[in-house]
Amino acid sequence: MRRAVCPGSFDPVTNGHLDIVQRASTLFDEVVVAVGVNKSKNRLFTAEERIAMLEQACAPFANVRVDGFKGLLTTFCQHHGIHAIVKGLRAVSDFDYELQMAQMNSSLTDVETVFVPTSPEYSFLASSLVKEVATFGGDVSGLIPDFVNTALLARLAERAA
Ligand code: COD
Repeated sequence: MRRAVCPGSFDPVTNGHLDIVQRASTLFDEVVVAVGVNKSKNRLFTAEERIAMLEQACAPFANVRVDGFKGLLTTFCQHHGIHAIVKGLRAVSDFDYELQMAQMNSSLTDVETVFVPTSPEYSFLASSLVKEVATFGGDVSGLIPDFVNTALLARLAERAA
């Protein structure tokens, strides 16, 4: 079975992430969306919340499942029999960092990274920008699933209270 992982922070999941997951699901027999739960960064949503949002968003994709992972991505891949990491590329700035990670990951274990170019309509889209725009009252509907937008607005309102 050809199994791949789509890893990320997904804080929160965007339509750009989902576009990559959907396209990966046509290339591999099984795709695991792996939510990084390392505690190093400040997150708006907890790991459990991010996983639940991805489970809902990925429900239409029959061969996609969602999991969380701590520690190294390559360790997760080894434990789950995964030999391919799928990453979306938006711009040259993504490429510099992603190439470095791909080479490090392949030096750690037997895993290839497959780069999928972003769809043009999502090339500017990043979770961090979605959060910033929504924080200052901008409309991000259309960039994230509706139920994620609802959760985002509720979380920002809680934080502002
Ligand atoms: N269009 C296309 N692709 C997109 C878009 C978009 N609009 N937005 C995001 N993506 C893709 C990117 O390829 C990105 O890699 C992926 O989606 C996830 O994006 P984020 O922002 O949710 O997640 P990141 O980049 O913060 O996730 C980083 C990881 C968690 C994958 C990474 O830090 C990791 O592997 N951590 C585990 C520890 C580890 O193994 N470290 C050693 C690395 S060499």
